[in-house]
Amino acid sequence: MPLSIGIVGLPNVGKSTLFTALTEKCVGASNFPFCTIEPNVGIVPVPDGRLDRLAELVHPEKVVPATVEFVDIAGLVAGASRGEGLGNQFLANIRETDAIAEVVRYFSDENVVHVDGRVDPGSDVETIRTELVLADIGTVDRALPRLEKDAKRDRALEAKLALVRRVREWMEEGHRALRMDMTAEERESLRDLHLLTMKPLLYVANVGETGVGRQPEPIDGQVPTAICAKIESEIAELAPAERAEFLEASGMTEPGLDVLVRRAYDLLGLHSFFTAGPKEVRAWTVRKGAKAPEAAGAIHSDFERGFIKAEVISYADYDTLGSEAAAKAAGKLRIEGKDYVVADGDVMHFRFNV
Ligand SMILES: Nc1nc2c(ncn2[C@@H]2O[C@H](COP(=O)(O)OP(=O)(O)OP(=O)(O)O)[C@@H](O)[C@H]2O)c(=O)[nH]1
Ligand SMILES: [Mg+2]
Repeated sequence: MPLSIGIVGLPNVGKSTLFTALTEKCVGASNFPFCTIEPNVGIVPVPDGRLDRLAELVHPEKVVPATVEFVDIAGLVAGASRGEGLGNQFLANIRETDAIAEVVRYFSDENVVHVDGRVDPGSDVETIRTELVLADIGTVDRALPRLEKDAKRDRALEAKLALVRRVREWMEEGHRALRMDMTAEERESLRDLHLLTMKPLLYVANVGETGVGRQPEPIDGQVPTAICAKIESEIAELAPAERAEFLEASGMTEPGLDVLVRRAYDLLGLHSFFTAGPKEVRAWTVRKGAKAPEAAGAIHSDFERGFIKAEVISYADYDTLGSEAAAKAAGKLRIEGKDYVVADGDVMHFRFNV
């Protein structure tokens, strides 16, 4: 399962423009509130220069990047949680995503209608938070009667019931669930509710053509990722060879989308390891702190179950020495066991037995 991210925001803030740029797939971005009326799901490769370098060294038949799945939904408006607009019915499409990217409109363009008639990022963020929190309160209220009934029969569920009531009260005060003081176990026990405000949130400031290169003020203590959705969509349409020139002309060093995908990785505490052989050079996603068997499990559950050892070359060594054989000769190929914590960029081979 690739990492998945739901894109939310008010109507006409540039969600679909961003999504299209991300997926280079047309989803009918247009100047019309609610033009996204079907859920749109797109798979995006994670940009990683190290993968390109490994491919250059190994010359495999195939190069496979890690991927992120983006889900684009219709804009939310004030009252969405009570059924205003179209947004609410689509919230279901992002219940199962790992994180949320909230697009906030910073650009002004009198040809593009703002639902409230003015560009005001602070107030827009507030509206979206309220709607997501209210949607979550709705989810909790639908789950509570069942939980109350079950807790009467099963004392073990009493703690969970108390926790769910506590999180409801917290959200009632307007806070996102994620911000509540909780132990890791408590967090885990709320997982099955799929609360939207429990998900890590990444703010994306759609700064417009004139805002490129300027850093917006933090929102909720987080510096938003600044992009210009319109320029990103133009970059995405170009042939790869023309991109560098266009980027330079627009005063950018790399596409904002690459920064966005990387920040999503960081936010979720993820990094990559590689497998490299003549058939395939491939990037895989794994939690930071994951041990070798878990990394093996990202490839196949059999690899995890039957894990014996991992052969590991760190990326820097592979890069300098240029091949597995050279790394081995230089004593840079390590044999690691099940307690080895995978480092970012490790090039790995797993030995397993099933
Ligand atoms: N000037 C300018 N216009 C933009 C930018 N990004 C998006 N737009 C325009 O804003 C309009 C709405 O963009 P969409 O991407 O469809 O907006 P959305 O958030 O998906 O809207 P809904 O699906 O209705 O919720 C389109 O006409 C876009 O061309 C930008 O960076 N600058
Ligand atoms: Mg849209």
